[in-house]
Amino acid sequence: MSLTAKINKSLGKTRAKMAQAFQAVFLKGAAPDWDGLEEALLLADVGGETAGAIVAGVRAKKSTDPMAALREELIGILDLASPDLPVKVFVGINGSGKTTSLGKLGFALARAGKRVYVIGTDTFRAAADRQLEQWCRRAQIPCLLGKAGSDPASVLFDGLASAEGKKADYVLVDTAGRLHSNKNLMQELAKIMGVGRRVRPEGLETLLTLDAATGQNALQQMEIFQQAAQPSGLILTKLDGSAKGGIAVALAAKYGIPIKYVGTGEGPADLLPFRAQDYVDSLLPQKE
Ligand SMILES: Nc1nc2c(ncn2[C@@H]2O[C@H](COP(=O)(O)OP(=O)(O)OP(=O)(O)O)[C@@H](O)[C@H]2O)c(=O)[nH]1
Ligand SMILES: [Mg+2]
Repeated sequence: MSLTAKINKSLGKTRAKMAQAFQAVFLKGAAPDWDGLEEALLLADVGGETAGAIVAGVRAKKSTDPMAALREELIGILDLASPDLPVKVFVGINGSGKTTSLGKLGFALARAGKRVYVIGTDTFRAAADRQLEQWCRRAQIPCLLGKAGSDPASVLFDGLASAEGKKADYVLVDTAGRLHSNKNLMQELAKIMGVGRRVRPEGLETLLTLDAATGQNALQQMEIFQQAAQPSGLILTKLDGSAKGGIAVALAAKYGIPIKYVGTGEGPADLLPFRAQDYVDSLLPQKE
C-alpha cells in the first residue's frame, strides 16, 4: 500500500465522522453554513479555539469554492518543518507508543542503509528492555540498555559516548513512560534532556509521542512535556484506531511544532513521515 493510501485508510474513521457534516455545510448552490463548519471541525477534535480561527480564516478568503479554501487553510496550519537531527529522544506518557515508534523508525533507517544505534534509558521496568531488544533484533541494530535501577541520565551519557565511537548516523533514545502529572518523573526527564543537550548541543531532537485517541488531552500532555523536554517534533500514534485525527490540527495551530511521523499500526512499516497535504486530503470528504 502506498503512503498516501495508508494515511487515507488510517483517517477513515475521522473522515467518516465529519463527512455528513461537511456535506451539509457545503451544499452545492447554497451559502456555506459557517456555524456548521465549526461544529464539523469540533467533531474531529480540532478544538474550540482552533476551529473558530479556521472558520474565520476560510471566510476571509472569500472563495467561491469554500472546500478548497478550507483545504488550503488546514494545509497552511499543518505544513511545518524541522530539521532531521541525528540524535532522537522519544518522550511521552505511558503507553503512548515511544518504544514502538522508535523500533519502526530504527527499522526504516536501517533499511535505508543508515548506521543506527539505540539507547534504552528505562531502567525501571524490565519488560521495557525486552521490548526494545526485540525491536533492535528485528531491525538488526545495536542496542545499549541501562542496568536495572541505574540513573537514566548517566545511561544516556555513556550511550552517546559509545554511539560516537561506533560512528552512528542516528542514535535513537527510548525513555520511560511518565505521566505528565508526576512531578518527580518530569524532573527526571528534564535531567535526561539536560545531559543530552550538553553532550549533543546541536544534533538532538526531542520527539513527543501522543496517542491520537486521547483527543484534546493531548494538548495537556504537550503543555507539560514542553516545560520538561521542549519537544521539537511530534509523533501522532495509533491513528489507525482513532476518530480524533483532527487533534493534529489543534496541536499544530496552538504550538507550531511539526508533526513528523504518524503511527498507523503495530508493524515495522506502520510509521509514516507526516505530509500536510496527504493528511488534509484524507481528513476532508473524498472526491468521487
Ligand atoms: N494500532 C496501533 N498500535 C500502536 C501504535 N503505536 C503503538 N501501538 C501499540 O501501543 C502499545 C504501547 O506501545 P509502546 O510502544 O509500548 O508504548 P510506550 O510509550 O513505549 O509505553 P511505555 O514504555 O510503557 O511508556 C503497544 O501494544 C503497541 O503495539 C500505532 O500506531 N497503532
Ligand atoms: Mg516503552
